[in-house]
Amino acid sequence: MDELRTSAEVTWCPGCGNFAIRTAVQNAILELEKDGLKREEIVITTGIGCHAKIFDYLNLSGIYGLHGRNSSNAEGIKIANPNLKVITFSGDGNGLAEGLEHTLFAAKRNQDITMILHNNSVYALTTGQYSPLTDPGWKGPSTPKGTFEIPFNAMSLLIEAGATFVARSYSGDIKHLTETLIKAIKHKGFSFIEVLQPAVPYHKWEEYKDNIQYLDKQPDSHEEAMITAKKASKFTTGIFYQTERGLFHKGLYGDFNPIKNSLSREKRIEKIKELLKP
Ligand SMILES: Cc1ncc(C[n+]2csc(CCOP(=O)(O)OP(=O)(O)O)c2C)c(N)n1
Ligand code: SF4
Ligand SMILES: [Mg+2]
Repeated sequence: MDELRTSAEVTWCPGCGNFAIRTAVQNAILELEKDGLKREEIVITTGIGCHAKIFDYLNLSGIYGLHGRNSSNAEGIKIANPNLKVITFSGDGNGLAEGLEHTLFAAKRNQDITMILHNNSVYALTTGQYSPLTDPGWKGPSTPKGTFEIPFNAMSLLIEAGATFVARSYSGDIKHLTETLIKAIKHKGFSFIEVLQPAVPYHKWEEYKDNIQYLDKQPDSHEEAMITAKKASKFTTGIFYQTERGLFHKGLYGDFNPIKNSLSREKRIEKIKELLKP
């Protein structure tokens, strides 16, 4: 068996777009390992949802956490040990509804982590409630007359929040997805990839296949990226924005690593006593 997979029974529906995301993640890790990434330095986190089951199917360390708290767990891990490569998996409901503030603040802080958002435009695990990325008019069990809210545009939202790598890819194009994941994981700073991921009880692959487009050119500036993200169709894939700016853990500690360079117990007590001196 592929050593990046576990022997856990896979309970995703046949035809689910999550299979391709798992394959692309594995491809990306195998490729990055050729460049020196060590598997024991990779940590993953998830929230709760169909997407989050990837935690059980990938043979990697991490935290299978609470719904919407995948980014905060990822941030905590990165701050505790900045040497780690932290990848966090989210659903459109998990990361843009209940976990929205955690997603936006991780981006604002430019935490050096990668967030993969499995966008199936629905709360799939809980059987079809509309999500922050559901199109107006979509009829589901909780919205039999159709939704009437305007969905978020995840690309412009994350660019505006401060993410320094923002891209969209598609689980029907494993090559594009793998390449995008490699770039995102290599990127220093908060990288966000929205992956269009059909959930077959709710959407047909044809809805995606027939509409996928690729960005002609990666925007050069923040302004151009925002205009492009706002104008593009929700099926446009590519890197919408990439830039460099200070990383959260560097601002916090410089090159210090609280785990690798931790003080002895005695030294810590000494320091606390100093701090508590009247
Ligand atoms: C704290 C908390 N709130 C809500 C839930 C219920 N819940 C579980 S999964 C889910 C929605 C999942 O949707 P999404 O994040 O889009 O993931 P998908 O199943 O579509 O992959 C909700 C609301 C929960 N388990 N825990
Ligand atoms: S309900 Fe949708 S997201 Fe969940 S396993 Fe089935 S196809 Fe995949
Ligand atoms: Mg979803």
